[in-house]
Amino acid sequence: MAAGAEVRLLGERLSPYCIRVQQALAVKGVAGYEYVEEDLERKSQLLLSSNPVHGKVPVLLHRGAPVCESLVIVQYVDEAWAGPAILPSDPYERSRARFWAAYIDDKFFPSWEPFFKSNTAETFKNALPAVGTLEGALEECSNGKPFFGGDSIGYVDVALGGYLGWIKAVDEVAGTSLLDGARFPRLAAWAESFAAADAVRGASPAVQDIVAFYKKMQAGGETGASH
Ligand SMILES: N[C@@H](CCC(=O)N[C@@H](CS)C(=O)NCC(=O)O)C(=O)O
Repeated sequence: MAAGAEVRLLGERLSPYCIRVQQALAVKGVAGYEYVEEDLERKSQLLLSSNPVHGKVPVLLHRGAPVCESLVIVQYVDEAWAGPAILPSDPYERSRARFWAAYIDDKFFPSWEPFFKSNTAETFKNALPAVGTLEGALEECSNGKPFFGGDSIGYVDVALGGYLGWIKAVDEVAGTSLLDGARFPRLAAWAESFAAADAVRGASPAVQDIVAFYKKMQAGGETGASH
């Protein structure tokens, strides 16, 4: 479904929040939209006027109307375009998916962020309980299928999927394995299935690009203000 210039995404190439929106657009088959890379050190007037409350990317502009906050954008994309459903149709299942997506941003990421900032044994250990909770969530949501969404990539998958490249990059630099198969067999298998899925592969940046950026950040060459 070619979107043309009626759809614009203001983003930043390696932002996990922008990646998840691009993954959702890809799942939905929305193609040919205009992607506008923002310099977060010098935000464009368009970004500031489209998202005056937060001034953050991503912002989706649909026929000029701005939609802000990545999880809100994913829900909007699911509702505004036909194509494979991202959220479950059953209201209770939808509520579970929204609950776990919020958990990923509100609990998982803040528990992993200290490790992201300083790779120590202690910060790594402190990140593990939230990963364990997600392992249980995957069991609960997937019914034994590969994705949180079941047989296909859904809302919780893109919520976590936006972070996956970063998780792999940080692991590579730190010599760790956050989604370790021995500890978290379901999430480890999920990570493989997600990375291999045709629906999102083209919408996710190469892990090596994130590794290079992360190393620069650690060396003080990137501000990392955006992450
Ligand atoms: N909760 C927001 C987070 C977005 C976010 O933190 N974006 C960062 C880039 S990763 C940003 O725009 N930072 C610029 C700033 O904080 O001024 C979402 O889900 O969209």
